[in-house]
Amino acid sequence: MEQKILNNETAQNKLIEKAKKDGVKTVWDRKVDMKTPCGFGSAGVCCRNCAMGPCRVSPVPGKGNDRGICGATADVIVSRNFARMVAGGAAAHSDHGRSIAFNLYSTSENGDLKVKDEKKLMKVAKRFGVETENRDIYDIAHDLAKTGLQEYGRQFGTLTLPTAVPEKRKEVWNKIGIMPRGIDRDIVSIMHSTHIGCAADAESMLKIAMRTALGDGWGGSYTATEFSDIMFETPKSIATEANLGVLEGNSVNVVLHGHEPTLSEMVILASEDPEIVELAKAQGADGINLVGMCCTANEATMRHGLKIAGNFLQQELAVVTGAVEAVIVDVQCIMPALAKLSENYHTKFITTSPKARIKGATHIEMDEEHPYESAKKILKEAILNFKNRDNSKVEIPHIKSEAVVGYSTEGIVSELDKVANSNIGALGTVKPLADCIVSGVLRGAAGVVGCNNPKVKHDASHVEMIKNLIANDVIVVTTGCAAQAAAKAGLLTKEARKYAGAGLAKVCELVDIPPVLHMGSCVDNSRILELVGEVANYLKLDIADLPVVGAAPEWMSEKAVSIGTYVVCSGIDTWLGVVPPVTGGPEVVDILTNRMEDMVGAKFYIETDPTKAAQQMVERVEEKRKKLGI
Ligand code: NFS
Ligand code: SF4
Repeated sequence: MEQKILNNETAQNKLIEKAKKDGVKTVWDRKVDMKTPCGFGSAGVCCRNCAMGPCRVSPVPGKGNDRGICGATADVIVSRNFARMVAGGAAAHSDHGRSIAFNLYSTSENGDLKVKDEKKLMKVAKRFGVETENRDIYDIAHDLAKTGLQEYGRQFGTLTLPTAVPEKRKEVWNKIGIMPRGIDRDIVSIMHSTHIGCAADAESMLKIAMRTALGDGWGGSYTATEFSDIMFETPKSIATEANLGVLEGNSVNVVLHGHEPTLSEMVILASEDPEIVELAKAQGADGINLVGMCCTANEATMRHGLKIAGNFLQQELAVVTGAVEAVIVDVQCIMPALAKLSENYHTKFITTSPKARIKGATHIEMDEEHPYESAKKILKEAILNFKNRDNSKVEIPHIKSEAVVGYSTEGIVSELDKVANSNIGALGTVKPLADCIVSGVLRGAAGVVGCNNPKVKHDASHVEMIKNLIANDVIVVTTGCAAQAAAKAGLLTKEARKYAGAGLAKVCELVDIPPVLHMGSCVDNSRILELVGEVANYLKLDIADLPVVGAAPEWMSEKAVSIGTYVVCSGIDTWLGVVPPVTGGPEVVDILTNRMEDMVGAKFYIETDPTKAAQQMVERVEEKRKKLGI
């Protein structure tokens, strides 16, 4: 059982070195191999929307071709490409939401999937107008699932918006014609309008994208969160650990990776099944060690304290440790590289969703009717693989951080209630949070969210930005891979208040919370929307009035483009740390970073330096305070 343990902070680099020694490539090697990215693609001026092309127009006005063969200008091409990114992102989030809605529809008293949070069921049923009086909870759940699903194909009227959307926000959306309609319908609108010979006006194209993104944030993603909470419980604060050091030397290590919570919930349950526990013991393992990767980790850590192995850029490194029996995935952010990589180790790479089959992986489809049995079957594969581990190839970095996670909106409100109990009328509301902001103890709030991107030093921008914000008494809420970067850096601990300014540190001490609150996965950005919407409603303001800012310092996915767009359209200024492929369209750049402010009260800022971005965010927070006279 000779195993090398690395115990310094260069663990990540050592694993990259190990990969080299093992003769395998990682995302960073492929990034180098790719050389300089294509300038046309980077500027967004490449179009292949029809077979007269592909066309690439000059990103520099007055130089080279200024039009595609059909006559499309750079701005037309750039705006269409941007809109298609929004469509891709909104589709991914919302289709995740659709799966969850179907899961809710299949819940039953004796089935694998149950209603665990009746309170949330009632709350959400009420907002959708589903009858709740004297009814069986499963009848309510099934009606709610059907009603939620109808929002996807809605042809008449507009989306059923959560009560958290302030009236003033709705007026803004109606005024400029971006009120979301049906979730699927708005995604289709983008695909139609970006077809050859359709929309050829950057502003109207971007408005179509804005409407679609809002349907993601306040529709598909929002119900994904709500319905997940109903089935798997609304998160409350819970302790966990994060980083590759959560892998264990003599356990069956199983990495749960992907996004939808259903698979991981079933695997967590199955891992406690006596038959499974016995099987692991029989193989000579100490037990089964489930760990999470990417947003699956976020979902399961919020509800069970599942240990977080890492975020997007660490998925390959987990396999490179040589200590992982199986990587089990469902959908999204799964590098296809895992298939080939796993061949070099004993790791089983198991796909479970027909939406994301990957060549070279073992496919064990999750049976929608009997998900628990599927989970057991998958776990058995992992356990039986333990004997194939080659201990001479194992290097587990001995590095992990403690973290407290699980701050749903409801969780934050109830934590604050604990200290606000002298003011009985305030219980169960966002009043204490609003009070802290109005009084200036907290200067404002920032959502730091999004991915990892090998264009940026792994996690460095997240951590640098967050530290700067909390030092300036701006409380940070975080989701996605950003939340995991914060967890690994020890920022999700109560001790992290030592990095916070005096006001924020005081609040953290009183309420006993970290200065950085983990609010979940990327679809759970809906929790952030809900929180800011409720604070705005409480103060009878619009979201755009609040000293609240957002950032995605290391973003890379289309989902992040949709998120950024709906966050800005919700009235929150948003900083991007990676330049989006729009620079070839001067009008598009002007709309996104300037004119959007007139349209929706907020805009995008592009700043690749996280320290400068944080400074600008703090300045913006102070500007908003001044405007409010607080
Ligand atoms: Ni969000 Fe989750 Fe991470 Fe980016 Fe991917 S895991 S849905 S897209 S990479 S934050
Ligand atoms: Fe070229 Fe126009 Fe076809 Fe795009 S749609 S490939 S710009 S001809």
